[in-house]
Amino acid sequence: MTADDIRELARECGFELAGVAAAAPAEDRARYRDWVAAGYAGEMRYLTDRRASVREDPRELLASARSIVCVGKLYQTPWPYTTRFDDEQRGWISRYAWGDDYHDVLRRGLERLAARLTEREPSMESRVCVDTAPILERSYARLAGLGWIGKNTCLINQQQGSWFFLGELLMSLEIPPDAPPPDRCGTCTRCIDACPTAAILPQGGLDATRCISYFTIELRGPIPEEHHAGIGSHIFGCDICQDVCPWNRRAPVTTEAAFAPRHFAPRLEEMERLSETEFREMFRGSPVTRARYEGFRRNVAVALRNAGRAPGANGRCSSIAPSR
Ligand code: B12
Ligand code: SF4
Ligand code: SF4
Repeated sequence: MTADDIRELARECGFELAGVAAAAPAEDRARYRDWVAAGYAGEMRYLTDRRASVREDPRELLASARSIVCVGKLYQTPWPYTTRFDDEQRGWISRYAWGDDYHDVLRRGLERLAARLTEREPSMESRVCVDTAPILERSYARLAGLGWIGKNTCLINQQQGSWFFLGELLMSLEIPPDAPPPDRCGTCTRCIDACPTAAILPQGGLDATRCISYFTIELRGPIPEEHHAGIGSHIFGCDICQDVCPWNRRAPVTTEAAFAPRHFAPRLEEMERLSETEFREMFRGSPVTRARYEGFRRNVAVALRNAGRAPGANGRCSSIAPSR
C-alpha cells in the first residue's frame, strides 16, 4: 500500500487532505518543550502535565505504530470574515464553531478509514486521534505534506488555505512517508500586524496567554483587564489571523452538512439573557459548550462593555455606558 492509496481511501471517507508521516519523534518537538517552558501555555494544564512528555513520541499512544495517517477536513462556509463584520451589537463566534462539533465528525471519518484499511490488512492495529490526544498534530501534518506552519501557527495548504481541522490515524503498517512542502509565508506579516492582542511572537510561535481564542475558550476565571478592549465583539474563539491570510482568499468551502452554520453572530443582548438551560439547549452538540456557561457569560459581558453598554443586573441590559 502507498500514501496515494491511502489518500484515495481518505477522500472516500470525507477528508480533502491526507498524507503519511513516520510514527517517530517529530524533528521540531523541542519547540514544544521551549514553548511550555516559556509559560506560553498559560493555564492549559493538559499541555503541561505528564501528557507533555507523551508528545515526544507517538508510540506512547500506540506501541506498534509505524506510520501516522494525517487527515484534514475543510470547514470553510461562504459567510463573512471578521474583517468584513462590524455590527458591534452582535457577538462573534469563530468560524470553526458555527456547526456541529468537529471531534465527532472527524472521529467517525477516521473510524471508517481504519475499517477500510483493516479490510485490506486484517492484522493492522490502529488508533484514532482528534485534537484532544497528546500528539503534535501540526508537526505531523506538515511532515505528511498537508501544509506548512504559517507565522500565525496554523497549518496552511497552498490550495485549501487553513480552514481545516486535523486528525490522525496511528497504525502499525509501515508506509513510505510523504515530504513536507516549502514554507510560503515569505515576507508577509499580515497576521502579526492584525492580531489585536499581539499574541503572535516576532520570533515565531504564539503566546497563548495573549490570544483571544485562549481567553474566550480555555481560560477559567476573569480575563485580564488589559486585554478586554482587544477582544472587541469576540465571544468564542478568534479568526482574525486566518481572515487576513492571503492563502485564505480563495479557500474552498466544505461540503460537510454538519458544518453548516447554526450559530452565526448572535445578538449580544439575547446572549446575555440566556439561562444556563437555554445555553445548553442552544449550543448542544456545538464546540461552544467548551467555554461553559460561566465562561460564555463572562465573554458576553466583555463584548457588551466593548460595544458601549454595561451588562445589567440579573442578566438584563440596563444602561448605556461609554466605551472603555
Ligand atoms: C492548545 C491549542 C490551542 C491553543 C494554543 C494555540 C497554539 N498556537 O499553540 C489556543 C486555545 C490559543 C488555540 C487556538 C486555536 N486553535 Co487550537 N489547538 C490547540 C491544540 C490542542 C494543541 C496545540 C499545541 O500543541 N500548541 C503548542 C505549540 C508549541 O504547538 P504548535 O503551535 O502546533 O507548534 C508545533 C509545530 O507546529 C511546530 N512548529 C511551530 N512553528 C513552526 C515553524 C516551523 C518553521 C516548523 C518547521 C515547525 C513549527 O513545532 C511545534 C511542536 O514542537 C491543537 C491540537 C493538537 N493536539 O495539536 C489545536 C489546533 C492547533 N487548533 C486548531 C484551531 C482550529 C484553532 C483556532 C483556529 C480556533 C479558533 N478559531 O479560535 C485557534 C487558532 C489560533 C492560532 N493562531 O493558533 C486546529 C488547527 C488546524 C490548522 N489548520 O492548523 C488544531 C490542530 C485542532 C484540530 N485538530 O484541528 N488552540
Ligand atoms: S486567534 Fe486572534 S488573538 Fe489569537 S493569535 Fe490569531 S488574531 Fe491573535
Ligand atoms: S498572513 Fe502572511 S505571514 Fe501570516 S500565516 Fe498568512 S501568509 Fe503567513
